[in-house]
Amino acid sequence: MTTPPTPRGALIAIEGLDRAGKSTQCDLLLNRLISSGIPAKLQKFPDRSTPIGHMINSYLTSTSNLDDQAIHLLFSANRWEAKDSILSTLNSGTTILLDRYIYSGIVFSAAKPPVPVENPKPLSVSWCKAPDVGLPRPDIIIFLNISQEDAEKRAGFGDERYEKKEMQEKVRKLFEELRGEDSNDKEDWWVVNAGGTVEEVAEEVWRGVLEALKRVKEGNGEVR
Ligand code: DGP
Ligand code: NA
Ligand code: NA
Repeated sequence: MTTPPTPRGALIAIEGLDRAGKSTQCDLLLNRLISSGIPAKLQKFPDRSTPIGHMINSYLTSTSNLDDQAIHLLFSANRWEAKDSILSTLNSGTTILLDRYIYSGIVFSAAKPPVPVENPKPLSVSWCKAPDVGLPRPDIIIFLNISQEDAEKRAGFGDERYEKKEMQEKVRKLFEELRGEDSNDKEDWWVVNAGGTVEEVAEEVWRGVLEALKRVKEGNGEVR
């Protein structure tokens, strides 16, 4: 008797501005998946636990400075170093929730003010996209959409390097551009109004997850 192959897990990216509630929603979602009998794992980016992650952490907490291109490539490398484990986890049938992924990588790097004098030009979106080409593509990108005003009201805003108003406004604009960009990718985005209560947001997120699971079921079994 042969056992049918394990269907692969879904790859679900959760994206949004700082303070949109990503981490809260990821935790709730992970519990809900597991209690629904769907094996699932959370993978956060940047993953600050690796040697590359340590460098990113000291950059974000402003204890070190790095060239704009160099830090962008480190963020990307931090995703590439997780690639094999992401694929083998998915192929073993476990769903992965990504707390930020490629899309944060692009918009945060392209949004930041360039280091003055030496490097006066902001990084272009196309330059920022290049190093991530070939990473596993999510089955859905759940975008937690929050207004600037609501984000500012939430606690803790402003602790890290990028958590400044002008920067967040640029990030918002670039995320909008990315979501609208080409019709091929448009279906990947599942935009959730993150201004509601935690429970309301969680419900909309869950509908996105069901959509991702459906796509996996209807797909050819390969990670995209
Ligand atoms: P978090 O630990 O989720 O708060 O993320 C830390 C900060 O790093 C947040 O402001 C977003 C930013 N960020 C996340 N991924 C990337 C990336 O790939 N590139 C750049 N430049 N910034 C990123
Ligand atoms: Na943050
Ligand atoms: Na977070």
